[in-house]
Amino acid sequence: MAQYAIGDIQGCYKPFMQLLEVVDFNPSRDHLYLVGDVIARGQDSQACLDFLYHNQHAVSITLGNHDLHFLACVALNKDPNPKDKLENVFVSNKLPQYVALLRAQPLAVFLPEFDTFISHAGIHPDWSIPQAMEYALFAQQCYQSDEALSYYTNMYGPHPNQAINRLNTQDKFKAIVNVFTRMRFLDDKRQLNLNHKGPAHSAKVLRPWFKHERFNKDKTRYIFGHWAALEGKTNMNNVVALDTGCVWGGPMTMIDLQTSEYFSSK
Ligand SMILES: [Mn+2]
Repeated sequence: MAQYAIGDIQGCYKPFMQLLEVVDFNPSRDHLYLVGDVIARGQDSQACLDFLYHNQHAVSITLGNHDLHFLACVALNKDPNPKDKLENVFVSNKLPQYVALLRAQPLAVFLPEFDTFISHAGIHPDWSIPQAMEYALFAQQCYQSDEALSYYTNMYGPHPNQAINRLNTQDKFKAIVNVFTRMRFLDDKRQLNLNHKGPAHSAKVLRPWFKHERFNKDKTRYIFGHWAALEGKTNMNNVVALDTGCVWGGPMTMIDLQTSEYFSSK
């Protein structure tokens, strides 16, 4: 059994299939961890969703901002952004199964056998692994609850600048979603800055979340996507950036969790 993590697929079905061919992926034997943003922006989101639906026993997805936005649009009866090229998904009679597939997924995964934490955007430097898993589960229970609609409505924008356990339920959900799906830079008060998207050294007072002391000492491996401008580089052995911008013309990147061997499409 081999286990792999793959960066943001974003509806890029062909490179995704190419990667699976390179390692001779076998869904009856192997497992895929997708770091989220499996749909939107690329040409073939529906083909990706069909593949993931039919192979869901062999796939775990840590949801990204695009995946959650899709769930929110369906729940709130909003049209998709034309940039996301999701029109065919929204009119498909398989829409309920796509929603069920994504809604069943977590925001974070921890694999003790590989001492590896996976989420779409990363982990807040002040959150331990057990805390992060507790927060991810809290948020998952929100979007899986009958009140999901109210959480989706309040999901967008910055959260209040307060300790997470002092926030009300709605804002706690927003804070957790922001960290796991939208975070890139933190300011000097370790608050998220959700506006800056450039390369790691492009901001003066802001630091990438993984450039905090905790990650230098930490033996745990952190795998994330979301930040194409990093071009797969963090300059840290234990922090693995897998979004190499496939949807923007770059390769799609995969790592074998056992051997740490990398594979690229194209
Ligand atoms: Mn993203």
